[in-house]
Amino acid sequence: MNSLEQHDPEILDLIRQEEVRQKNKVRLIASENYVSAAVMAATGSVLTNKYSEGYPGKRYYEGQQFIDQVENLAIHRAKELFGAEHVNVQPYSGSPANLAVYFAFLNPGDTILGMALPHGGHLTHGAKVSISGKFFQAESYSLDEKTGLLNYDSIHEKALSCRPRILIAGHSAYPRILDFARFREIADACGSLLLVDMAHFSGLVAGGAHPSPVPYADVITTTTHKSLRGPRGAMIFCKQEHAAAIDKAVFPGLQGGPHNNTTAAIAVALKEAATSEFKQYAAQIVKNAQVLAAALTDQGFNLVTGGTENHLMLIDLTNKGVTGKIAAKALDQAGIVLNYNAVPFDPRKPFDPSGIRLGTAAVTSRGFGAEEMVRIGEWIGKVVAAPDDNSLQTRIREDVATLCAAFPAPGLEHLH
Ligand code: DSN
Repeated sequence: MNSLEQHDPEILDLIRQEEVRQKNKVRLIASENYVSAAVMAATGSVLTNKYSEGYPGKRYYEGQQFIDQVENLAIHRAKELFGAEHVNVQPYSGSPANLAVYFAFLNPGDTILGMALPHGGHLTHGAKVSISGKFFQAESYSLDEKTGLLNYDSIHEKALSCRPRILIAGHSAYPRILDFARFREIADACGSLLLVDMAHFSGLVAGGAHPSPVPYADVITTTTHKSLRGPRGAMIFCKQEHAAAIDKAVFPGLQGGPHNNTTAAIAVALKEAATSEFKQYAAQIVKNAQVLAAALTDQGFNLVTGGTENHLMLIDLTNKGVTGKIAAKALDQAGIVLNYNAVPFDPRKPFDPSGIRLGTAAVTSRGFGAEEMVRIGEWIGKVVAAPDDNSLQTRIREDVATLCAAFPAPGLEHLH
């Protein structure tokens, strides 16, 4: 950071302020985390200077003596950790990874079937506003209105009627474990390829806290920066028979040169994720989510599906008489950061929906356990009960900062 001090104090100042924000706040955004100082160091390395279009051993630029080794290490570690036949570590992020899969197997107008966006699916699973919904015939399945759970019989029925070329399993806001065997059965019955987007829970899979989709899926995409705790990037896993199609779709189909600094940081994160500490971490994420879910339920919060089996919770605030946006903004003022979120069958608009989404990956990285989850649950209850009470928010923000000071966050130890 010394060079930034000399060359661009304005940007340095903003980075410093963001560091303090991340240090002092309880970060519950379900897709965020704290990377280690080692992952950060690889991300900020000279590897960002190098072009390397192509793949190890087959590049369009010279000077790949070390870059090839970096990418091969990332590939080797990813295959070992997830037990996959093939992996591509070059996608810039989750959306390009999903697009690459579509580019590998679909023609414009072909049918895909994924979870509806307002029910917890992702934009790239066929939402009408996304390229995935504009270029393809995008069909969606919904959650059961009574239980908030996936209804596999109705997905099966829908798949039989629309015969998707690709059936997508995966989500951004579904608090339950997915039944990959059942998805496989449905895909087979309809002659579909099964794509699992495990972006949210890949860290849980790596740490053994969520079943692995590898035995069931034809293709799996994941970002690397959520529960997996790596840099912002993505990977695509597939069976060997699809390897050439996937690699061709990523480069030259969709992307140019891979971001080698990110590839190196992915390799570092994968090494970390293969440790016994990471196994404990993954298990603790789920335990913390369950304790927080119970603390919130005890205060009368209405959790979609009644609880959680993974790292996230979705709360319908209708019974509290507060919208998701008002609650999220009040909580942010109180030092608790999360996002407002649509709930299944939400009568409200996505920009001011009925719910909030919470996740425990980041707070678990800083060492929070059950006791801290209970305190966070109580704070959330108080703030949501009085979203206009600014002095309450100030008091809780101070308590939050005191709690955070006792739990140094990875990568931010220098501030403690
Ligand atoms: N935007 C991410 C999330 O918050 O879930 C998904 O890509």
